[in-house]
Formats: sequence, C-alpha cells, structure tokens
Amino acid sequence: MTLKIKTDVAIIGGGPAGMLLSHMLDLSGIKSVVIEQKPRAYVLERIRAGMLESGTVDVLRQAGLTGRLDREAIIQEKVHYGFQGKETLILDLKAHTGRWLTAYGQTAITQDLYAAHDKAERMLFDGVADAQPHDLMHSPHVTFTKEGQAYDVECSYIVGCDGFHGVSRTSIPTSVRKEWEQVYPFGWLGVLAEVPPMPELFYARHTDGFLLASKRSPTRSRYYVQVPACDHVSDWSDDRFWQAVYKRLSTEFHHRVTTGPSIEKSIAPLRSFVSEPMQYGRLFLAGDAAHIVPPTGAKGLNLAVSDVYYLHRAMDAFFNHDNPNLLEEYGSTALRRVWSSVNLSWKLTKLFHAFPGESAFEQKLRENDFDLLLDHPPMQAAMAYEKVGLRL
Ligand code: FAS
Ligand code: PHB
Repeated sequence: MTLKIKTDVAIIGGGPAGMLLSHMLDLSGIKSVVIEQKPRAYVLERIRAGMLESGTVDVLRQAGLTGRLDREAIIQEKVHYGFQGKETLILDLKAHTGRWLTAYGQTAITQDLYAAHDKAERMLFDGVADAQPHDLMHSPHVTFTKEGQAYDVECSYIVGCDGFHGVSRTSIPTSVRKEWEQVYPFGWLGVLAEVPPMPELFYARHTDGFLLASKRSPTRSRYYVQVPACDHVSDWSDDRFWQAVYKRLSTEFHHRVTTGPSIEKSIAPLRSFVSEPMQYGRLFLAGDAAHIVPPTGAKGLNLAVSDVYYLHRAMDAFFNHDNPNLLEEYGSTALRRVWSSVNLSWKLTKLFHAFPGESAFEQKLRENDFDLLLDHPPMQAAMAYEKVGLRL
C-alpha cells in the first residue's frame, strides 16, 4: 500500500540547496517535503566548500541562520594570488568593493540547516530509494521508498536539488535539454588538518600546479593541491602533500604554514557544466543539479544559494501574491548569474593551473594575464567585484 502525502513543493535532495529552500519556503508559509537518498548522518559529515560570498551571508542572515556563523566564521577581506613563486597580488576586496568573503564550512551550514529543520518540525525523508519525479507538466508528484514502504508525494511543484548525479535534471527530455561541459585533466587533493591556518586566503600557481591555502576555523586548516586526474588519495602521504604545499608557495610565506596530520584527505574531480533550461513544466532545478564549477572561484555553494534565493522569491510571489511572472522567469534569471560564475571559475582555473601539454605561447599569455592584474587596479577592481559575488 502506498502512503500518499500532499504538499506545496516536493524537494528532491537534502544538501544545502534543498534544505535552504525548504527553510525559506517555510518562513513564507509554503509547505515542502525534502526527499534525500543518503542517511542524514552521511549528509552532515560531507566536507566540501568553505568560502561564502557576501550575498550568501545576507541570504542566510535574512533566513535567521547565522547564529553560529556569527560566532565562528572568519572574515576574509583580502585574497593573495601568488604566481610562479615570484610575485604576489594582494587583492583587497573591501577596499575595492566594500564587501568581503566569509570563511565558514559547508559542513557547518548543512548542520545549521538540519538543526533549523528539526526545530521547525518540517517533513524530511532521508535514506530513501528510487526517488522519481512524475507528470511534470500537469499533476506533479514524486514517488520513493523508505524501509520497504512506498510513498507518493503530490505537490504543485517539484524542485530538483539532487546535485550532479541526481534524477531531476535527466527527467527533462533530452530534446529540451542543452548541456555544456568542460572536464579538466586534473583534480584537487584536499586536506583538512587541525592546525592553525595561514592568515591569508592564498591561491598560487606553480609549474608543478595549483595550490590553495584556506581555513575552517582559527585551529583548522583546509589546503588543496592540483593533482593529475588519474591520481588516487593513496598516492599522497601527508609528507608528500606538505612538501608540495611548500614547493608551490612563495618562500616569503613559508613561515605562515603550520603542518600536521590530515584528518580528512580526498580528491575532487574538476569540471565546468551547465544544463539549460533550469525549469521544465512544474519542475525546477537549483544548485549542482543544474551546474557545476571548478572550485577555483569558490562559487559552487554560492550559486546554489543564489538559485534558492531567486526560486524562493518566485514561489513567494506565486503562492502568496498570485503573481506567476517570477516563476516563469526563474531559469533565465538564475542562468545569467550561473554563466558569470562559470566564466570567472574557468578564467581563474586557466590562470592558476598547469595544463598538461600547453604550448609555450599559452604559458606566455598566462603570464601576461597575471601581469595585467598585477599592474592595473581597474582590472583588480573588476576581479574583486566578481570574487565577492555579483549583487543578487
Ligand atoms: P549537493 O550535491 O551538495 O546535494 C545534493 C543532495 O541530493 C545530496 O545530499 C545527495 O545525497 C542528494 N541526492 C542525489 N541524488 C538523489 C536522488 N536520486 N534522490 C534523493 N536525493 C538525492 N564548492 C565550493 O564553492 N568550494 C569547494 O571547495 C567545493 N568542493 C567540492 C568538493 C566536492 C567533492 C564536491 C562534489 C563539490 C564541491 N563543491 C565546492 C561544490 C559543492 O559545495 C556544491 O556546490 C554544493 O554542495 C551544492 O549544493 P547542492 O546543490 O545542495 O548539491
Ligand atoms: C575552501 O575553503 O574549501 C575553499 C576556499 C576557496 C576556494 C575553494 C575552496 O576557491
């Protein structure tokens, strides 16, 4: 026997996009059900992004979700860009834009979202199987099973927040979908270590490859190095990792690094991907379900938040003010910002990574790209504006 549930919005995916949308819809009196394939403990332990745009913090604050963030987050007013161990550009975000980045891990955001969810006693099914959207044009509903029990969630709209490998995007007919993809011939080896981080948010390019020094708290560091796409975590001992950090970092900053044992170590593949449209009938897509960016620009999580901001605003207009216009425009509104972040992420990835087989000519162009930034404040201002995040 199938258990039937009625709600306003069925959300597939209980990551940051799905949980933030459910929370914001609830604040507007719009009911939703979140359907998540992994057990919540698994979702809450995922280690991913760490740098928030100012717009993201504003959205979280308006949603009443910044209590812990205000206590624990670290403000990042400047970004350091090192090039070939010689020159370093210090990009003063606050001087150029009056705004800044905030270091606060995605893991903490997800934990805050689940705590708010529990407090509001909203409906979430985790550890489900076979979630599937149906009848996207007329009477949308989502079926799934949990512990052998079949469910059928009838709703006005379905939102796919189920990431790159989810079922929502592929529910849009291939005759309708248009996709762009760039897969990079390298990945990021990320290490989390319980040691004080460099004060700087430091991106570096070296002939061996890319380096990023970031943080999670005053006692917890997050570092990444570029590795060949075919590498495995077991190829990288902690010692080998820290040697690569020192080799790729300008020597004048070596004293700012504290090494220590890794408490988490993983390799993330890098790709740029966009799928259009982000809506089809009564199905909408938000976050990684519709787009993926290489983390060089720290945009993935921030894009998920901006999608949710636009979709919540549109659903509030529809459900509470009988105005369908923003819903009809959601996809085009979200995609303008998506493509800007895809573009910046590609530019920074090209500038700071060693591409196997690149020509000497391409290397000279890259050096010139960095010199233009180093020598011209208007170029720096433009990059700072994109880095802190375009206005919502
Ligand atoms: P998510 O992928 O976070 O969440 C999707 C949810 O849907 C998951 O919980 C999944 O279990 C669930 N789901 C999937 N299929 C389902 C199905 N069929 N049924 C039900 N549920 C289903 N961004 C940065 O800015 N900086 C970084 O350093 C960074 N590092 C990353 C490292 C990795 C390994 C990955 C994969 C991504 C990284 N990102 C980074 C991007 C990341 O932070 C995403 O942008 C962010 O998680 C997007 O959130 P969601 O759209 O909610 O997708
Ligand atoms: C992180 O802290 O995980 C981080 C910071 C900046 C990036 C990517 C990841 O560009």
